[in-house]
Amino acid sequence: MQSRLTLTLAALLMTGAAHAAPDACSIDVEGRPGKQFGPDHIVVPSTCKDFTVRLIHTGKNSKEKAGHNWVLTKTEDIDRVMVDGIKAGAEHEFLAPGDARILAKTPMLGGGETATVTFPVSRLAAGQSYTYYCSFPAHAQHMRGTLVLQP
Ligand SMILES: [Cu+2]
Repeated sequence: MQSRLTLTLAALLMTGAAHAAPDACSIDVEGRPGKQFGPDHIVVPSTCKDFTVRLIHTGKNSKEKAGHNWVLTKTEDIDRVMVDGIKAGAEHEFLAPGDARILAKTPMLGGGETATVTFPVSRLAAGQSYTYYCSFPAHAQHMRGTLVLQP
């Protein structure tokens, strides 16, 4: 009985490891009602060449009413990126065109839509704090998460 339980646990652990490995360089992020990202923290493995984020808007509102996107900047850049983005307006999805402080971004999505963005991990530095946010007005202050390169 004891050994069978041990074997079952070992098998479960092995299955988990086998399933986790291919997904290590990508992650699903939900843009949820209530202006929340899930998860709100991402650790990018330093062994990845590229990293992919798939954003899923789990709400029902249109992108004009309550859109979500996923925008990555250094944490210290986010306030200015946000201010310049609001000035750029809806036609630019509230992001200043050509803003080099934007490290990665998805398009603005409406409810039920998904989009992916892939960026080179060489763009990230160890020890640097990054923040991702939704640039939709009134979301940008609250709808945030943090990202780091695995040390
Ligand atoms: Cu949003």
